[in-house]
Amino acid sequence: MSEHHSGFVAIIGRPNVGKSTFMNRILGEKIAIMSPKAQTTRNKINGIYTTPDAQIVFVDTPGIHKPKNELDDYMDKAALSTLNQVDAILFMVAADEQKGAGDAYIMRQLAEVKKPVYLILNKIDLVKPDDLLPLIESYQHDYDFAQVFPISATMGNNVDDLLTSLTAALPVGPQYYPEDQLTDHPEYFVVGELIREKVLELTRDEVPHATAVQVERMKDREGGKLQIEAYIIVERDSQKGIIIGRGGQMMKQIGIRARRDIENLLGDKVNLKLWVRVQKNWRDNNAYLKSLGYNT
Ligand code: GDP
Ligand code: K
Ligand code: MG
Repeated sequence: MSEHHSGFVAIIGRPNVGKSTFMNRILGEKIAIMSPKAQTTRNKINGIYTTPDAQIVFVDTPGIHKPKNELDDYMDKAALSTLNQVDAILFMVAADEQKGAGDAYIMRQLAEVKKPVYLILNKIDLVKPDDLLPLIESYQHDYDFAQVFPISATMGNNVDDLLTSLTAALPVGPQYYPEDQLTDHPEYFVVGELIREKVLELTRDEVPHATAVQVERMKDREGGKLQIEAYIIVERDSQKGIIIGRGGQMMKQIGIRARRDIENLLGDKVNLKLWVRVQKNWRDNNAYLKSLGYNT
């Protein structure tokens, strides 16, 4: 039998290139949240992929982009500090988009990092094979990648090849986590992210990026169900009105959808109680970000 390999792998890339979709595909469960809207993933979530030969701990970083406020600044710092602690980095781009300013920015950051970087061209199901080579060359012009993998996170193309290569590239090492563990994040945080995902799905315009979720309580069985209480935090009264909706209909929908996913995640019946709280400028308040679980 071959030696056991293990290590940490960061996934970076602009928002919406498919990082969370890739994680969810290989973990087979809803851990990192997905959304067509940008900036869905605010904190790093580790997904743990375990086979008899290897254990790969994936870090789903927030997208790196130019800082605009305290939250954005935190996300950039989190992403960069992560990159210096991992064994390999997957730089994911979308095959159906040209190289953009955001990609150039990330590759400039990568120049500082002395770890093997793999170029992952995701969404190849959306492009003609002939269009791939010039795109790959344009990225290789800017950075010396260890390897290049064209994949489709939704269809699965080449994902197994990527995992095999990645496994071989990681150092020989022990299994760090039990084989049935999929994430090392506290369940509170993941539950909060599932609720926030429903807000993103069901609302539009200024609401999504002004939203955070704080899970207050997650215990105590009543009537055979786990009791979960959480606050949806927004910046303005008008946003509170949108989240509650006419006759409370929006809140009801958010609650129904979130409860379904939380029950799947925890494998348990759940009674979910949601409230909305207005907290002005929460995104600029460091202490407040900390209380929500973002390690500023
Ligand atoms: P992230 O911001 O990088 O984590 O991106 P997400 O995983 O949230 O994906 C953004 C959007 O791209 C979602 O609508 C996904 O369904 C879609 N997407 C992700 N991977 C693929 C792929 O391989 N092919 C296609 N066609 N769509 C994809
Ligand atoms: K996204
Ligand atoms: Mg994501």
